[in-house]
Amino acid sequence: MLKVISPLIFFIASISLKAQSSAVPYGPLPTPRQLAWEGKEFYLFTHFGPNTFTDLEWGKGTEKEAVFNPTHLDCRQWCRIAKAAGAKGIIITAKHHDGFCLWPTKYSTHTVAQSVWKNGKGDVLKELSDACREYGLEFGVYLSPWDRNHPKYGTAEYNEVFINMMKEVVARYGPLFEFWWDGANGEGPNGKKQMYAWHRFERTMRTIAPNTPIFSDIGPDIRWVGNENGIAGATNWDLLDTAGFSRGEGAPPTDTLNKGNVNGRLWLPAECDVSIRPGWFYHQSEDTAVKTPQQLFNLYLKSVGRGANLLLNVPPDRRGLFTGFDSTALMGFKRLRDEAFHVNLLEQQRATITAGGGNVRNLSDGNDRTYIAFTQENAISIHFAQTTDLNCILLQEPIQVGQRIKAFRVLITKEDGSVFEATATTIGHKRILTFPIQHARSMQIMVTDSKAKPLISEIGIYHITENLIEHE
Ligand code: FUL
Ligand code: CA
Repeated sequence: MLKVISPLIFFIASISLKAQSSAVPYGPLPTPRQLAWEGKEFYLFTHFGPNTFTDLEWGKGTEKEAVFNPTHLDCRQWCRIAKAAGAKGIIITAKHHDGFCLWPTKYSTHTVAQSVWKNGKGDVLKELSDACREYGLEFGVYLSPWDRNHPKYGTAEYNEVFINMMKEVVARYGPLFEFWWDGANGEGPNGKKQMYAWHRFERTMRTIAPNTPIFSDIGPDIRWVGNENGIAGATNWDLLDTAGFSRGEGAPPTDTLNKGNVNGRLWLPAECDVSIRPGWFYHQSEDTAVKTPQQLFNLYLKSVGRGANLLLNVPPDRRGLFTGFDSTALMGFKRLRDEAFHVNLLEQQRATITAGGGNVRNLSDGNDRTYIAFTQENAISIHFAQTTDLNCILLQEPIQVGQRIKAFRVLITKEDGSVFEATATTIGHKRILTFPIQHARSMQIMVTDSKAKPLISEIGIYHITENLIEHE
């Protein structure tokens, strides 16, 4: 939504801002567990298991354990690449729908221990969790409730199996920065569907891992974004109403998951899961279909830039390594982010921020907890020392005191005195807005609708490569 408007608009935009160190919290708030998670922004997902070797996406659960046999597994290589890509952690499919466990669990006989890999002595979760610690990455686990192999699936006893597996994984490989419950669900080996003991699963996790946020369609801590394309709603509330909904088929409509609920009663931020390839598991035929750095950057704008986190899947191949195709794309993606956001023009161009005596340093101190409160004019004004080319603005709200802003606009006064306007809705943890390049003398950020006194914690202004700006 871009349009050029008259310079007259500036008459209504006299500026005054007040620094405020402690606004009164408004509405549902994130728990410390959720707040720590929101700052992670970008981390990897990795799908690995029998499907890697059978070329399937959904294994049947009848695969022989012997099919799992990576020739050169090296989780340190995954971590080296993840770290260099700027990812904060890795979440691995400890057990996918086929039921095969990548760790030697006591609660199944369909695991690495029954495979020929390392003579049944291998443990992928151990290798990856150790490597993550070595490289300063966080470690997370995906554990599919749906299990097409386990003989107890479809009976009440399976709930005990699932609980015991969670306990084992947390005790052996924790702490975990995220725990993932997939919503996909179908028949078990006996054709039955499982009645999951979700409340017990939740209570178990809260007891054994109180700091680990849990993902599922409807949380309790992190919600699914409603698609597997990596795209959050252009309007994205960290709030959701879950009453009457369940996981899987009973989940809220995908459109609701995508945008959240403006007046939702629970704090439930979105995570965008997407694969770097068409499939979640490795298929050689998809080596040439790895997303380009530009495509990944675009997804970054549509996920992190819309206040969600980006969970990007990179599947190891049959050797047990990330391929050169994937790592090249990841390095290109990192370079594009570095180039785009390296220079904050607010500082480099010696911009003056008019803030009516407020502490404007809060707006660019790199700390998304420190902020400034608008006064009733609801505008921040920025004057550049010299005309500045820009096409991107990054805004953050201090969400520890609630998500408030419903709509805002950015007015840019150009060298010739005309004004360019860009409008958007929510901000939340982070909003990145791009637009065609403007030769700016000054700019204003005006909040046009807010649930409570609007607050801003960080502003970044950038000139990014022209072909990276978002096209609607
Ligand atoms: C889905 C699963 O069915 C896919 O195989 C994949 O794991 C994806 C992340 O979630 O629900
Ligand atoms: Ca700040």
